[in-house]
Amino acid sequence: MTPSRSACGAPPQGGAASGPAEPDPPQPLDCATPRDGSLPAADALLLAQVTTGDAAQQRRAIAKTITLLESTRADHRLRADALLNALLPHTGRSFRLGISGVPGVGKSTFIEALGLHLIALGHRVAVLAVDPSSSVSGGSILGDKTRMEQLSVNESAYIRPSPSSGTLGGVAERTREAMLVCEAAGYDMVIVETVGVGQSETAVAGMTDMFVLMQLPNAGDDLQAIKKGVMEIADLVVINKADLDEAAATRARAQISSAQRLFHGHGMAHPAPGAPEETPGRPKFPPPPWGAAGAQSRPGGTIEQWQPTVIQLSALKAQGVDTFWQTVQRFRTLRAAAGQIAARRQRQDESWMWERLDAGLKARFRAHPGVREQLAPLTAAVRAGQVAASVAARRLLDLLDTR
Ligand SMILES: Nc1nc2c(ncn2[C@@H]2O[C@H](COP(=O)(O)OP(=O)(O)O)[C@@H](O)[C@H]2O)c(=O)[nH]1
Ligand SMILES: [Mg+2]
Repeated sequence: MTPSRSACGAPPQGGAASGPAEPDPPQPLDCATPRDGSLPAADALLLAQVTTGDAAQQRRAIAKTITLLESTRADHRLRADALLNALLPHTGRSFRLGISGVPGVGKSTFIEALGLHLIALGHRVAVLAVDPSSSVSGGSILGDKTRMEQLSVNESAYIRPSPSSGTLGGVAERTREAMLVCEAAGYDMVIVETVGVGQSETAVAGMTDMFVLMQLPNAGDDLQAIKKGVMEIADLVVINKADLDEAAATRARAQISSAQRLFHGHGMAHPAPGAPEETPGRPKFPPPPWGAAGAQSRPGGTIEQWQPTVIQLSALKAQGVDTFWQTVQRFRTLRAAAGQIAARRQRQDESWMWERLDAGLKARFRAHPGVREQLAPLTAAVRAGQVAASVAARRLLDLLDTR
């Protein structure tokens, strides 16, 4: 165990001290977190194998741990929670990169090229996916390991398809937990892939340090087609398939760059992805990373800060992958120096806790016997105009106080 942890085992996420002031000073709490010692023997072994096992042991232990974390059985969940907390001190040392884009844009091809590039530089790469479509259709549009033929057999890579059932919140949460397992196993680069369906992009931006949006070369011709919200949360836009039409890619790059300046150019205080804006009683979060708080002082008083950027490349020909990686490193250096990576993770952790609380409360509400009895008739009465919606809601909520 790392001594600098709080009693709850929260990771210190190095560098927070130099970041912008946090709304809530951390309160060390004694929340009786199960420690390694209190894990059942089988899970203590799993923990040891994940963190220090040889390659083959580690791979098996990661898969077993993730399976345990994904189980819905109550006894498994108890074990999984204890294991997750025991893993926590070993997490947080990777860089978390989110990559999104429509099917066919070239995500898998790019992740294969990038992954191999990073492994050649000595990194270990985990690839996870958030695919909300798989829970609806039963088929996955992301989980195509076949497109990552070389990466999927590489010793230094771990690839896991999207959890295939549950709500987006549940799928995202399990991916988030799988990410922690991979980090504990020493993967220092975690790539989370998603597709532009529903809120999955927001969910992935809310669990990563940097969010990348992939576009096709003709994207600039129809900026309307690009969801504004996604463009706003993208730290980097990549125009792929530049080999097909170099001129179109360059045009798209210019158009998206100017659109980005419009989105970001007014110094507006966007909360970072995942910030729980609506949590009552909390002060506003610091300005966005690309706002003034993203500033890094340089000698001579000039200021350098990350500006959302557009680059073009060809994943198929592995052209521009090194430029991409340099851009990511520049982002990481600027953000880390200003303490913003740690700050973003803290906001994300808090936001996820609230997201899970909301989901859990709703589930408990629906499971309450009184609510189960009265929900349908009260809903019907609201629809018929016999009871005001707010009155029905209050009555249903009051049922929670009864047994
Ligand atoms: N010409 C060209 N084709 C590409 C490029 N990147 C991917 N592709 C092709 O586009 C198709 C979809 O790629 P894929 O990686 O599966 O896209 P994904 O659905 O976003 O994961 C495949 O046939 C790839 O070979 C590229 O840079 N240039
Ligand atoms: Mg794919």
